[in-house]
Amino acid sequence: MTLREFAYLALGSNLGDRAEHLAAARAALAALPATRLVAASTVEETAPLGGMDQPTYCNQMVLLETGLEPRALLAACQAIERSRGRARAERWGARTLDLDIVRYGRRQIADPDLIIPHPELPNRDFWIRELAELEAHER
Ligand code: A4P
Ligand code: MG
Repeated sequence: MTLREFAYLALGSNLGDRAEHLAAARAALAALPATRLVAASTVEETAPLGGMDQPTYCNQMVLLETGLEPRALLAACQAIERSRGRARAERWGARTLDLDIVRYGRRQIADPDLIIPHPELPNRDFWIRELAELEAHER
């Protein structure tokens, strides 16, 4: 395992008890091996992006310090999504819980199944705001 790195994860929910899905995600992330939940941003209610008719989202970002490599972290995120009943229907469609890796240290990854930094970061005001809230906690 390499040195610990700071990772920013975006949490999103627009189905069911959204606050409960976010709380469960925070708890599950904090319980991952070799991982510390450093800080969590404000929860924001945001209008759905992507042009589909779907409910309003609750979005939040968390800062983790982790020894898990990006791919292991992605697998862990997907397991947490499944544990909240996430069914993969259409891309960008409604979901109980979505976990995206927005940034992982200074790493740049461009694989078919893992792109870091997340390509939507420049397009999402709420991610930019939430990330800015957390940056001071990186130490
Ligand atoms: N993947 C590639 N890079 C990453 C990464 N950095 N983090 C791959 C996480 N996953 C990454 O994701 C599809 C595939 O992306 C995964 O298999 C993974 O290998 P998914 O979660 O199955 O599908 P998705 O979430 O529908 O697609 P995607 O591309 O993650 O979409 P987004 O960006 O998550 O958009 N409106 C508001 N207001 N708030 C939202 O949070 N979210 C979406 C979904 C749409 N509209 C929204 C919001
Ligand atoms: Mg996603």
